[in-house]
Amino acid sequence: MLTSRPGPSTGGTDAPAPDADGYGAPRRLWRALDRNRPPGVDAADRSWRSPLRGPWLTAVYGSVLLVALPLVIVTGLLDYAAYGPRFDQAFPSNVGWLRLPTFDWPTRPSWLFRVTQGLHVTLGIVLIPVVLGKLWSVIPKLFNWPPARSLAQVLERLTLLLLVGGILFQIATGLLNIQYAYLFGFDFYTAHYFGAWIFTGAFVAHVVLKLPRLITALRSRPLGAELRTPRAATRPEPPDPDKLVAARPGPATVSRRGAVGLVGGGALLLAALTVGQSLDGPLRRTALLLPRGRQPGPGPNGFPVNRTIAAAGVRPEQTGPGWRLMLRGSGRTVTLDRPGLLAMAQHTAALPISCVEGWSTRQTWTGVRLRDLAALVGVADPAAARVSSLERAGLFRTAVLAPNQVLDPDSLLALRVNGVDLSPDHGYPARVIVPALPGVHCTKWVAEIDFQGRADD
Ligand SMILES: Nc1nc2c(c(=O)[nH]1)N[C@H]1C(S)=C(S)[C@@H](COP(=O)(O)O)O[C@H]1N2
Ligand SMILES: [Mo]
Repeated sequence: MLTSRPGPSTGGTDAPAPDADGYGAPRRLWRALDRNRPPGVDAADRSWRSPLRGPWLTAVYGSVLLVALPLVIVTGLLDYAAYGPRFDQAFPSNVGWLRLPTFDWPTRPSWLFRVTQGLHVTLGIVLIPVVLGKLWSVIPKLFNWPPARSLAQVLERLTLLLLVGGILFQIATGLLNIQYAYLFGFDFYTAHYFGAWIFTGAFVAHVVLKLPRLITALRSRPLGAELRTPRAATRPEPPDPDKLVAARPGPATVSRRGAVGLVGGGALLLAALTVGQSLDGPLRRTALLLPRGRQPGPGPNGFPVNRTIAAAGVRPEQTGPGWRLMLRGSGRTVTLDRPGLLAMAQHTAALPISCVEGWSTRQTWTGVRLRDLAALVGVADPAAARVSSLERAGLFRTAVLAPNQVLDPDSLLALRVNGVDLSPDHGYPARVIVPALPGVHCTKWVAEIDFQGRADD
């Protein structure tokens, strides 16, 4: 149906009004496309018949994402910053001009990384039904013909491609990563980092383009009234310029309340199956979706293990009585055995281990303060400390700590946990634990710490 609206006066020329038929330049192209409709598009157009689709429902799902996705984006970028990009140990390490301003990741509050990482993974999972609901609500637009009516619309559609492709890619890679399923033939960190920027760019463009429409749509029907409308009284919205409303709507099989409830219920269910991995106590047992979510076994060492001693290739004889800790700094080397470390001043702190794969747990650690170890080799004012493990291969066999992370009074080379010796899987004879430090940098089976003084650089 092509009804021409009277366009603004163009001074008596016979040029058609700019919006006479909804086409921008090059009009001939769009018209030709419209005349040559590929087989099936009209049938596809008619087969989307749900009377629920329309600007209001799309805007309801959209407004949830508008509020929540920025949190996922920001916490994700903060996690990257927490890895200490200035020591070249964030992944991917070379991000070119996408480099973020670096700052020293604080050690306080000690649960900071637990919260940023927990929010990123948990919200990322919980929002999946909302993303799917939103995509369902706009899916007929995929079959619109002609695919665009102006060059501006071509650009808009390209951002949609990056938006939808981007979020599906981020969800897929993120989910596979927290399941430790590296099915993809590329590096997870690189893919997820660059994917994040592509998605974020498209998200910002989409919000700028669609925010006015979202507001109008939300205002078009009061939420409360809509959520009280039963299925029998559910009517399609009036036809909209975006053609979200079906051309020939069928009868409603659920109400809008049902559609919102289904998505909300799915999100709640995922939340219930996920949050347990970031909480201690009985709720932990509800983390059914996550491989390391639940408590592995009883006893003081009964909390998640990310990489076992066997998987790390550390042999039991390396951690026996022959084990030595090598400390280096200001040209000095000091070697200590475990009894020597236990004879030093011991400090106890309750600190979380927070894994980038999403789980976290707070335990009570006892050991020697890192700053006391630095002082042993005469480094009172460290610029950095490189910790190395007995582990020979593996991405996390070494980590660099920043000055605030060495000097915090709760930063420990832990020897014991919850009143007993560390288990082999938790890093016996000694492991690093530092407030708010990402789990990946809490090196287990420590062999050496190299303290760099300020004067050294
Ligand atoms: N040497 C070494 N230390 C390591 C790792 C590793 O692979 N090798 N994994 C790290 C990761 S990713 C996490 S989350 C924590 C988990 O500590 P846990 O296994 O004691 O819970 O250990 C860290 N320490
Ligand atoms: Mo981890």
